[in-house]
Amino acid sequence: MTTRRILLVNGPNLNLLGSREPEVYGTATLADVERLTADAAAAEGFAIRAIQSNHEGVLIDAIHAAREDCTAIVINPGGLTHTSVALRDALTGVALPFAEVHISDVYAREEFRHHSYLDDVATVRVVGEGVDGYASAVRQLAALIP
Ligand code: CA2
Repeated sequence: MTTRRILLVNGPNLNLLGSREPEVYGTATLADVERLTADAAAAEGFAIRAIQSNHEGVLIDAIHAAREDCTAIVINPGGLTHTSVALRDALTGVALPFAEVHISDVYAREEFRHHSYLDDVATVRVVGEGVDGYASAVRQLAALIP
C-alpha cells in the first residue's frame, strides 16, 4: 500500500512561534506544532512532511511537489493569507484538498486580517483554535479522504 501523506506548510514568521507574542499565538513552538500535527496524522493513518519558510516561492515549490506524493495539505500561510494570489493559484493548481489554519482568531483582530485569498477555495478552515487547530484540520481532512 502506498503511504498516505499530508504536507504541512507554515508560512512567514511562524518560525517565531513560542518566542514572541505568546498572548496572540500561545507558547508552543513550531517544533511542537509539527509534532502534534504528525501525531494527529498518524492517528488517522497519514505521514506528514513539514515545511516552514519565510519565502513565498519556496512555499509554492513545496506545494507543487506535493502533487507527486501527498494526499492533502494543511497550511497556515501566515501573512500571505491576506496578500497572495500566487499562493492561492498554487493551491488550486495542484488540486489537492487543503485546510487553511489560523492559530489566532483573525476576525477579532485588525480589519486587514479579515480577508483571505484562500477562504473560498479551502476544503476545511480552522480559525482561532490555537495550535490545536492543526490537529483538528488533520482530522477534518482525513474524514473527507476515502
Ligand atoms: O493566526 C494565525 O495563525 C496567522 O496566520 C498568523 C500570521 C498572521 O499574519 C495571520 O494574520 C494570522 C502571522 C504569523 C506570525 O507568527 C508569529 C508568531 C510568533 C511571534 C511573531 C509572529
